[in-house]
Amino acid sequence: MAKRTYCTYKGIPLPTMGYSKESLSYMENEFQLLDDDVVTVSYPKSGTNWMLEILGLIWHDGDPSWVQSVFMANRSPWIETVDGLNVALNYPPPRFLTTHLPFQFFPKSFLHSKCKIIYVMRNPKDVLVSHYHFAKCCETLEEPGTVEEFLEKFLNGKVMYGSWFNHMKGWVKLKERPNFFLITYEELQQDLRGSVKKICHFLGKELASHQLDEVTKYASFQIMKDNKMSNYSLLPSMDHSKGKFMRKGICGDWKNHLTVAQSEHFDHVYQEKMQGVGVTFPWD
Ligand code: PPS
Repeated sequence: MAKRTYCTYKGIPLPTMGYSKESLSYMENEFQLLDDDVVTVSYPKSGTNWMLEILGLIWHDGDPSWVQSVFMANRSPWIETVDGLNVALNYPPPRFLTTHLPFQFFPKSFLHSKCKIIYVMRNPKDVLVSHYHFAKCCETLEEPGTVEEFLEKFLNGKVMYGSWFNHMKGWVKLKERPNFFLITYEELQQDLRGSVKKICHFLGKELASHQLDEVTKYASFQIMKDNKMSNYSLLPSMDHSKGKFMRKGICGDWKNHLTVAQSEHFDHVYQEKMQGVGVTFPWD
């Protein structure tokens, strides 16, 4: 099978490479979440790896040695991938885990677990743009086509991990739970140090002022961009001449990509699909 195609798992498009139905089914039905697990959950391109870098730094009191010596996917494995599940199964607790999966495929053991969930969200127009560029250089993702074509696929959930709207609706339902913490890429951008403090509070981990400064410093775009363990420059499935994982790292880049008509079309669909969600986001 060609690499740049998707398979579907219960209706959700997923890359063909790196995933298997058996592994997904095991993860969903048998994988045991532990009370001291910290799980970062996000729709792709929402700032997942930024959060993982922040968590790794918080856990080591601002000391960058761990995040600069251990590859991201081994620090915080994606449990829906075959390799990630293996890493997770051999990970000594406390574990940092990651997933892009919609809530309905999250391990069923969650219902009996006190594991902490950090749900990272981002303006879906910026998610779209980031995904569009990533799909151009990541050789396990479907070719995105033109921006116009990709916009339609995105709004119809015909991209990896399915619809942004369904993902968000499934997860934000948990927002009143004490073990669920929702944070946006935009909040991280606006006040990284303040956001780190909030994350520490959620984790029940106190950092001294100089340690908060270190986390903020090492989680900055510039420093993370140079960290080979986090910037995916070593990833063989990416054509690095076509683009970088650490691309721009800004809010509002959609304005440089969508025409006024495309943005208005997006807004129209957004308003329709967001009816009854009852949460206001920084981009609303
Ligand atoms: S993935 O492939 O789904 O796991 O990607 P994800 O990590 O969710 O999102 C990638 C985007 O996050 C940006 N990024 C950052 N922005 C600001 N500061 C830091 N430290 C940072 N780290 C990653 C990354 O550049 C991608 O966004 P774009 O808009 O493409 O630059």
